[in-house]
Amino acid sequence: MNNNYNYMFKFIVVGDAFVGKTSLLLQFQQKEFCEDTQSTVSIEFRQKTITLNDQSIKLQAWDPAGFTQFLSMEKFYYKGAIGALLVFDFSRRSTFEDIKFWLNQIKTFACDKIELVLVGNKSDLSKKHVTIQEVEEFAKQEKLDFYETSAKTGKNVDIVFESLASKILRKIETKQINVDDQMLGIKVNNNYGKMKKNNKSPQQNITLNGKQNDEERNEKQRCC
Ligand SMILES: Nc1nc2c(ncn2[C@@H]2O[C@H](COP(=O)(O)OP(=O)(O)O)[C@@H](O)[C@H]2O)c(=O)[nH]1
Ligand SMILES: [Mg+2]
Repeated sequence: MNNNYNYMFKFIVVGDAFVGKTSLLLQFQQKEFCEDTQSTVSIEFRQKTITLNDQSIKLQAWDPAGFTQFLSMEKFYYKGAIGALLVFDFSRRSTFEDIKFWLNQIKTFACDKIELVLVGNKSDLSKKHVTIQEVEEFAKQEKLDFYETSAKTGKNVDIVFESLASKILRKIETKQINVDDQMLGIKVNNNYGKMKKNNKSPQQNITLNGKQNDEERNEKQRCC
């Protein structure tokens, strides 16, 4: 098991089916895009270690099925997540309207410390049925950060994950989040600093600047 991290954060990705949740995770973790991803039939997760403020942070992002028949698993899914991506698809208006539903799910089932980011995906498509102006108004109203992404071109994908992780790290460092609370979706690896000191060639084990190591890359098979 790869323990080369100072912190592990559990993220969840929510939004209607086919908005690009799996594709965003695939682009983030493996820099890949598939035109015909099979719809996710059960929850799975993808992991990647990034470096922020000299801290090695393992992001474990859970990818749900967007179908209602799996909503019975919602408590399990939302439990213990410290970050969430709320994803809609710019080319399908109903997916933006449904963000209110997903926000409500988070308010009902997730912990109150959860950090959220609103993600408008498929920005590469020319036919948009949601305007930036209305999204920005909604984001302001709900106090959400908003990013326009494309899982296809990779636009803003890393930034979404990194900004969410960075907000959480800042809250840990300023003691607004108590990492000892085991329900928060944060794991602290106190041995990592010691391990680095004792290891003569630590670079072999450390993931730098968002590049994942082989173990993480191999955790999921390639999609295409
Ligand atoms: N053009 C474009 N297509 C995308 C993008 N993200 C996902 N897709 C496509 O949208 C479909 C659904 O994506 P998927 O990741 O499976 O959605 P999920 O159900 O939310 O996990 C697939 O055919 C993807 O190839 C994007 O940013 N741009
Ligand atoms: Mg999926």
